[in-house]
Amino acid sequence: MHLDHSHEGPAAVSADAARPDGTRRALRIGLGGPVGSGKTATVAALCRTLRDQLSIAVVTNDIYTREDAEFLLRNAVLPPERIQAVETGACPHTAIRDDISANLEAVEDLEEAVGPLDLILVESGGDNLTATFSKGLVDAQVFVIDVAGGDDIPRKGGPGVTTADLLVINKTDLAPYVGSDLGRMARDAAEQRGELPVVLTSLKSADGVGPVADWVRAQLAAWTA
Ligand SMILES: Nc1nc2c(ncn2[C@@H]2O[C@H](COP(=O)(O)OP(=O)(O)O)[C@@H](O)[C@H]2O)c(=O)[nH]1
Ligand SMILES: [Mg+2]
Repeated sequence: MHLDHSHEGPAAVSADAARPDGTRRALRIGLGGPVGSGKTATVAALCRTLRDQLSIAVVTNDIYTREDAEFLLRNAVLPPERIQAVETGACPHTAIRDDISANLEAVEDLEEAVGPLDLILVESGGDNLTATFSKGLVDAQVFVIDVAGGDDIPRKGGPGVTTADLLVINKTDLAPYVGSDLGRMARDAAEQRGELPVVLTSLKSADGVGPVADWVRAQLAAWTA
């Protein structure tokens, strides 16, 4: 995503929305954010919540391993043929922003192998607050930060926090243990983001991913409208 990213929603991005045969391709949603904030846990929970209604596939990006893909496989959130790992071998943001070819190939392979798909989730390898996706790779993006990373993170800004289509502040269950002020995090995030949505989640509670799943459903409704 670039700083001039439009917030009209994925329906506004229609340049290559069709497959070569004219049918609509899957909506592609990127998940970025610092290492350990809960991106893989969010992807897993989204798959469990949405897989009965939607045809879903996942691309993971790890620097040197297939760790995230293997976690998703071990937990059987989707059949193995719906999960592809990209080993970035370098700064993870390079593979989702600068040279997106390996990721584009992965999403196109998935569409071909198991499509038609409704939704492809692309998880970034995750590094810092500056990692965002190219609009050539995803139609919308989610930035995941967490309460344990410090309650000043929303205030520090950066393109992920300020411009992602959805900001997720995860691990709210840990707030009492790390002394994070959730109200302050929500206020600071709103101040950075204007009208853009922010949700607070705890993936340790039942249907903790609910607000993110609702947002994904709304994006899909706009995409297929
Ligand atoms: N307490 C708590 N732990 C969480 C939550 N979400 C994820 N985790 C844990 O945080 C760790 C990192 O999560 P992961 O999804 O691998 O982070 P990623 O690096 O962003 O993909 C794992 O041990 C998860 O089980 C949450 O809402 N609450
Ligand atoms: Mg991960």
